[in-house]
Amino acid sequence: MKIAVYPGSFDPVTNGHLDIIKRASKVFDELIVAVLINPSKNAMFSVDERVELLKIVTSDIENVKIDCFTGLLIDYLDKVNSKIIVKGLRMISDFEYEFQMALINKKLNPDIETLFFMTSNKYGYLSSSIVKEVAKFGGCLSDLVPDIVIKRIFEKLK
Ligand code: COD
Repeated sequence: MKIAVYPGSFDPVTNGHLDIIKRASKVFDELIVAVLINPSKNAMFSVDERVELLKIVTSDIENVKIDCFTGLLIDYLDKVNSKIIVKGLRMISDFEYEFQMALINKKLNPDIETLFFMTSNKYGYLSSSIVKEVAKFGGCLSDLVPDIVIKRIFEKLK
């Protein structure tokens, strides 16, 4: 059984993330979307809230599981019996960071492979940070995040 892990902050999940999740779920038997527990990061949503939103927006995809992890990603992969990391790539700046991450993860565990999905054209500009910035100034979020996420963001900003 091919189990892949798609790790990230997902603060909050965007349509760009969801696009990667849908496409990767067709490639692997099981896709675990894993939210990093990172207390030092100034997040809009708690880990529990991010996990809940991910569960809601992926509820129709049978082979997707949502989880969270702390510490090194390679240790989490070991725990869930996976050797594949899924990442999304938007632009050159993503590449530099993701290249470094893929190499350090490979150094820490040579059995691990990082597989990259190119962003879909329409989501090339999209990130959780951009979504939060647009929301802060009252901009329109449709097409950027699922409706339930729009609702939760504006509840937070009230
Ligand atoms: N289109 C395509 N891909 C996208 C889009 C989009 N519009 N938006 C985001 N993505 C991709 C990102 O490139 C990334 O691959 C993934 O989706 C998640 O994105 P984010 O922004 O939610 O999450 P990140 O990049 O902050 O997540 C970083 C990790 C949690 C993966 C990383 O910090 C990590 O692995 N930490 C654990 C500690 C560790 O093991 N570090 C490495 C060794 S030191």
